[in-house]
Amino acid sequence: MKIGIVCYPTFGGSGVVATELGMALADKGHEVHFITYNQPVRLDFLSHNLHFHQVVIEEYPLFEYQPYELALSSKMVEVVRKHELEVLHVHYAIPHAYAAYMAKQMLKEKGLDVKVVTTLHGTDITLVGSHPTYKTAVEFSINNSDVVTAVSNNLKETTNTLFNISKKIEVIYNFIDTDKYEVLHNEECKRIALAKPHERILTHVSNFRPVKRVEDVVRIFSEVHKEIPSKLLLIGEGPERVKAEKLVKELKISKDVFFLGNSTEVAKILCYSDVFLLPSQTESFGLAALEAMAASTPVISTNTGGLPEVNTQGKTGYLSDLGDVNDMAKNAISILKDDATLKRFKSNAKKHTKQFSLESILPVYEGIYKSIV
Ligand code: GMT
Repeated sequence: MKIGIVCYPTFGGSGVVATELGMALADKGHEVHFITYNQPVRLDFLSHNLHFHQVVIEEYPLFEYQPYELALSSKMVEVVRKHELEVLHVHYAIPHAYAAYMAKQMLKEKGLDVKVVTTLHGTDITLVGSHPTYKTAVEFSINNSDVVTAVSNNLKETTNTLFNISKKIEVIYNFIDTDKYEVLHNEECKRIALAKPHERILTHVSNFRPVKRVEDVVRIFSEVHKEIPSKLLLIGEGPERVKAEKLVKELKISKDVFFLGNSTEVAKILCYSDVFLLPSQTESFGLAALEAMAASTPVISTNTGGLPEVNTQGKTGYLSDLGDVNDMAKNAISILKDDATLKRFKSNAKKHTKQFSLESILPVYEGIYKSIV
């Protein structure tokens, strides 16, 4: 099939899911065209059936805000016509679903019927989409997509609660290429560079937005560190980094906390982690938690949003109420306190990810495309 994928090209979860999906579809022989403003960060190669079309904005002094949706929908029309695309799969409703609706109407006038699949990822519904500024347009573009998917049951329910949705929303979980982690695990994990053999490594990966509560990550670590020799690795960049760095200094744990910035080597870093911290205000799914588990790293998280659909209490990690830093620290200590317990949680975490494997989720997306074309 010929599929256009529209996404944010950044390190955010929706962009990662879109990119991994596109690359896997191309691997299976589909022709995939990414349409976005930069080459997606995880799209590390292009080939005869994997293409990237850049959306370029013409700056004009009159515009205080550049009309990205206009440029995007025009680009979608151009790419659909030139490459005879059958499906536009847009990830993250704002503004992609709206731009896709406009492209579909423009193509209709030219006698072409492209199908639109919209995947809701989380904050496009929970934090941004339901805001009165966007709500009407988001609701309209969801209801006018040919198929709508959400990444967890919780996100589906939330969408139906916050909006007046006439479409059936299909739940398709985030997925993981388990083979990629298998290969890594068989390689030697060089944790020696970061921690001494008796030290535990705790890790957090995010875009450091307020919703991730990075200061809670630091506070949890600080409590764990009092009882267990350990290091904290923070991967990612974002608005909360400065606050987190300040807190690290205040708590006098600077020598054991490392801010590593954005990385395309997350899987390698996770491979030598012992516990993953995700104390988010909300997560529609928590792809970062799934990636951690695939690398045999148990997860300490909140119990918000779709996290209970990914992290299993007392098996793959623990879930606590939002902001309960002490409970999260206590749970992390209980996993890290002895080698046998840690080994059990690590093995459980890895086993659990089998149900979210690329092999099982990819055919579901393919089935959806086939059913509408
Ligand atoms: O988590 C973020 O801030 C990034 C965001 C995105 O849309 O790029 O991630 C969302 O989509 C991911 C992929 O479906 C989910 O795994 C994340 O849970 C979700 N983030 C939130 O709901 C906060």
